[in-house]
Amino acid sequence: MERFSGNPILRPIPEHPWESRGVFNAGVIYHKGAFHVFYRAFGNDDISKIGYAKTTDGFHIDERLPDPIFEPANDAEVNGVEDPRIVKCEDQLLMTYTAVREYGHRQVFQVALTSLDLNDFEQHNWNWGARRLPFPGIRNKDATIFPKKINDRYVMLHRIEPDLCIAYSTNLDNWCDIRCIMKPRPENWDDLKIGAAGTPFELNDGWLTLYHGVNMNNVYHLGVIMMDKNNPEHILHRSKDPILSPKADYERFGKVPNVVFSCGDALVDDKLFVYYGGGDSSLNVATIPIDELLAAIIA
Ligand code: BMA
Repeated sequence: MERFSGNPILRPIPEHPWESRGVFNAGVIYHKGAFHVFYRAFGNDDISKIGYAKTTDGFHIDERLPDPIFEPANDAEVNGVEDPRIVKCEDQLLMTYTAVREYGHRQVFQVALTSLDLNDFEQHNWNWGARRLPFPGIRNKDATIFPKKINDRYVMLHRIEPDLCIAYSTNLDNWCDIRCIMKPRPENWDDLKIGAAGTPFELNDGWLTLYHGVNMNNVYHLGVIMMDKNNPEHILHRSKDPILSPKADYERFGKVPNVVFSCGDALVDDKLFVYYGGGDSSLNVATIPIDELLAAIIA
């Protein structure tokens, strides 16, 4: 992957209390000629909120809103809304995120899901819909929804440690057929735990999805899988080597060192733009032509 030489593309803004210390993991959609970036941010209170920025060329930010567009709003997420992943599905945006609540030193987290009408999004009316908990009370994160229904059902990837799992729903409220579909690989860069990165893309040969793998030294890498078009439970290919590993200073140092963590990517003109948090502190972008990526995993 080629890192953008101007990384990080987003840094904290000390004058904005909600995003003064870290801006990183971001869900991304490409819509009407621009990349829309929904990023996680925190300040001194350590409570993550979600901000919005836009870039037309994928690298340089042309617009960044001064206030968060999504904040904790109920008990389940009172200590943070983290790691947004966002997808355009029919006429709405679906956003999955991690809802965090703390009991003393114990952190409880779970998957949460909300939606925004595409029209509202285009007008910057942040009228988010109901906040759902697809797996109430289950320790779960890294959820992402496929951009279209498969066999009339919404499909979600999520992570019940340490595995990559799947679930299905007809109405976004009730999720069923929860199954583990991929496990960490012993003695490898993804041997501790794995989870989906951004949203799956439909290509001729199947669904392409980036995922993160953590090893026993707590180093976060990015890899990629190809899933069967009609049955994504069937993993057709899995990258042997990581496609991105912490190397640059902004990946090796930060609030949490040695982390490249992606929640969003976009395929534009046959090039994959991968947005990722570096060291849980800044937002960065790296690109790769899709043919090169496919050659690497199918080899
Ligand atoms: C994961 C998530 C991410 C974070 C990563 C590395 O569990 O909490 O938000 O980027 O750990 O710290």
